Amino acid sequence: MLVAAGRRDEDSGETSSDLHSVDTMPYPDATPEQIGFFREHGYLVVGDTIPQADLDQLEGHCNTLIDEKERLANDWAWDAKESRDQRSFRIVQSSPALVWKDIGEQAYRRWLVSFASQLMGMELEFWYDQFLGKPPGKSVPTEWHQDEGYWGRNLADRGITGWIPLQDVDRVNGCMHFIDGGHVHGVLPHRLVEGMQSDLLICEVDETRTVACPMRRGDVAFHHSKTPHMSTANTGTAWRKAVTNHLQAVGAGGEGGHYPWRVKVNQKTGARVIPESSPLKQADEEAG
Ligand SMILES: O=C(O)CCC(=O)C(=O)O
Repeated sequence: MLVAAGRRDEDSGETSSDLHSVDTMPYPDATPEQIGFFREHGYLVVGDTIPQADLDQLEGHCNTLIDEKERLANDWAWDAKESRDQRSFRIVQSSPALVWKDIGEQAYRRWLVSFASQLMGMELEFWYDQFLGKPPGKSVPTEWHQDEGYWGRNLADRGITGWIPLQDVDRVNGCMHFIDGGHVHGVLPHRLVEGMQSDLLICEVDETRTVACPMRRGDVAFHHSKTPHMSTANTGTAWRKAVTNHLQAVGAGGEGGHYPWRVKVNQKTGARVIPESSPLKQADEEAG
């Protein structure tokens, strides 16, 4: 496994000299090298780009989501053995937009749109964000998946994600891992993760192409909507907090054309729903 450039992995001590993470000024434009790297590899880490004060503000709102998780969050790794009221929140999944009404006007959000548009070579718009918090002591990996595996064919090659860690991350506390160049090999078959009551998906990847991306607070990692990625469980002693930001081509219309493995779980009621555009739903309707 490779470790991302310029970042030491605290677990293994490995570093790599590949170009894909360059320390920059806050909120820069993408350089031709960064655009070239992203298009070839399907991911890019931009070093030292969000000012600490902006992250402090974002983190404050995310702490509210943790404090009020029973009301404001899902457990993305809801254990099938637990009732709804007993969810242990191994991955807290929510949205800072729920508790920060001016979030859309923040500098980091405007920058994500302009930088990601340069990487993808198309005009993008902000779609939605998620807070993903992994508690110390009881978290699990976010298994290998492609975002298009969740979103469906409607966003084929028209989506990108910007992942913002709110503390330094490495393999001990749950950094991102990408499959190098995996965005050009189509959408892999996914399935629901065994033992979960939530909608968490998993796919099989060629793990020899894995790049682990330890990052510092202030860095941002981008990945193409077809790039397979995962994050390790948090085996550290503090929360691993990250905000992941999903962007789409202007006017793309969000998710749709879902794959047959996609199920949505309403964690308020526990109901499991097959999306309208799933072939399973359509087959059901034809049969009945
Ligand atoms: O933060 C994580 O654990 C995973 C994030 C992720 O899968 C994503 O940003 O698409």
